[in-house]
Formats: sequence, structure tokens, C-alpha cells
Amino acid sequence: MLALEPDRTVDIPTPLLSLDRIPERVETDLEVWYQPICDLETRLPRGAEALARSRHPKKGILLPVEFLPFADHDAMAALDLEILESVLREARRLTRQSGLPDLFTLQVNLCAKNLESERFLLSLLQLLEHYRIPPPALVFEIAEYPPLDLTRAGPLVETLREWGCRFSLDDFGTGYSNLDYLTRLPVEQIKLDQSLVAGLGRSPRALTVVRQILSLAGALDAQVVAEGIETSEQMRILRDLGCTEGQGFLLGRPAPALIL
Ligand code: G
Ligand code: MN
Repeated sequence: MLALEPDRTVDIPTPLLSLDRIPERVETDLEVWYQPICDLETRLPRGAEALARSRHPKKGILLPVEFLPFADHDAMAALDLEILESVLREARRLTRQSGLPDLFTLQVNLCAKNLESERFLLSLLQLLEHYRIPPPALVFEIAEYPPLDLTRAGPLVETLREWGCRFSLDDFGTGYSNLDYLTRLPVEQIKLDQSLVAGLGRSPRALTVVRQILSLAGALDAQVVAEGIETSEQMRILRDLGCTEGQGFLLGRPAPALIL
């Protein structure tokens, strides 16, 4: 284990790739915004997802789809690492001030390339040591795209789980291979895609699909976080179906600071 002084500059291995590769990046600044993940009964935050944003001098705040070239996996991987470090730095600052609340989790998106890379694992280990953040404070969200090579990612995921980090399957319910992921990837959380949440109260079929996903998640011991909750009706239906956690504009918009 690397015992690093909290304030010493950490010697992270050369980043997987420089963020200079991101064309828009030349004239923009990366920011980390946070959106609360709340208990649907109390509406209190029990975690937050870190979201990449970029501040452009003329265009304002940009979403990743607006500043990250689609399918540039190297740029995505570099971005993940930069976001991760920023989240850990912020968590360290808050821990010094008041401590992270018990059971509060910081959710960070990770792309496939990182989860398939031992170098990423090493960087992560060093960052956790440096900022002294306990691994159980982190939930890594795995998106379906780009697809994960489970043969390569499996051992890394296992190692991270042994350290106490947890995993979430992001945007569940859209795309192609999610069910296969569920059989082969031990995740503690499933994020119900906002397109399904949007159908609640409007489409009986959406209700059926969401009910069945909740049942499947329950059978796999995975927590469900409903994404994109915008109306109290959607929230009520989700609660009635037994969903306990959610995220969305109704509960809190992404904001440029981590609010505990
Ligand atoms: O892919 P992922 O689920 O990580 O993306 C989350 C994105 O969804 C964020 O960029 C966030 O701004 C957006 N988002 C979060 N809550 C809502 C919501 O209630 N409605 C809509 N339309 N978008 C949301
Ligand atoms: Mn996500």
C-alpha cells in the first residue's frame, strides 16, 4: 500500500491520454457538477452523481455530448480520471470540514476503457490513498456504451469490489446488452433509465416494464435508482412500486457544488 501524505503531490502514472485531445477543450474549462440521489420517502440526499460539464466562453455550460467527440474512447477515459480526481479532492475537503455523512455515496461514471485497464486501477489506488477516501464511499456507474469487454474488465471489477467500491449499471432499460451484463457483472445498483420513468403515468406498458425491472433487481439484490424524475406523479408511482431511491429535476438539478 502507498502511504502518502495528504498534501503531497501524488505521482499518478501518465494519464491514459491527455485531455488536450478534446477539441472543444482548448477553449473550455472542465467543471464537475453534482446531482443529488435521494431517498424517495424523505427526499433527503443519500448520495450524489458527479457529472462532467464544460464552461465555454461563448456557449456557456456544455454537456459531455456537446464537448466530447462521440466514440472517442481515449478522450472519455481521460475525462473519467480527471472527474474522479476532482470528486476525491472535493470529498477530502468536505471530510476535513465536517465529514461525509454515513452511507453517503459519491457516484462516478466510468467508461469501458478504464475498467479494462490495469493502469487505471493503479491510478485509482493512488488517488484513494492520497485523498484518504474510503472505497465504500464510491459507486462506479458503468454505461452500456461503449460496450464493456467483460473478460478484461471482470478481474478489475472484482478487485475494486474487494476493496469495497460498488458498481451500478447506468441507463438500464435502453440499448442492447444490459441483461447479459446483469448475468455476468455483479452490480449493487441499477439505474432505471429516464425514458422509462418518463412513461410512468402515461403508459401502462412502461408501468409493467418498470415493475418487472424492480422485481428483477430485487431478486439480484441490486438497489434501483430511478433517473430523470420530473413530476410528483412519477415519484408517487415509483414509491408505490417499491422503488426507494431516485434522481431527477424534481429532487434536485445538477449544481456546480457538492451539497451534502
Ligand atoms: O447517462 P446519465 O444517466 O449519467 O446522465 C444523466 C444526465 O441526465 C445528466 O446530464 C443530467 O443533466 C440529466 N438529467 C438529470 N435529471 C434529469 C431530469 O429529471 N430530466 C432530464 N430531462 N434530464 C435529467
Ligand atoms: Mn450516470
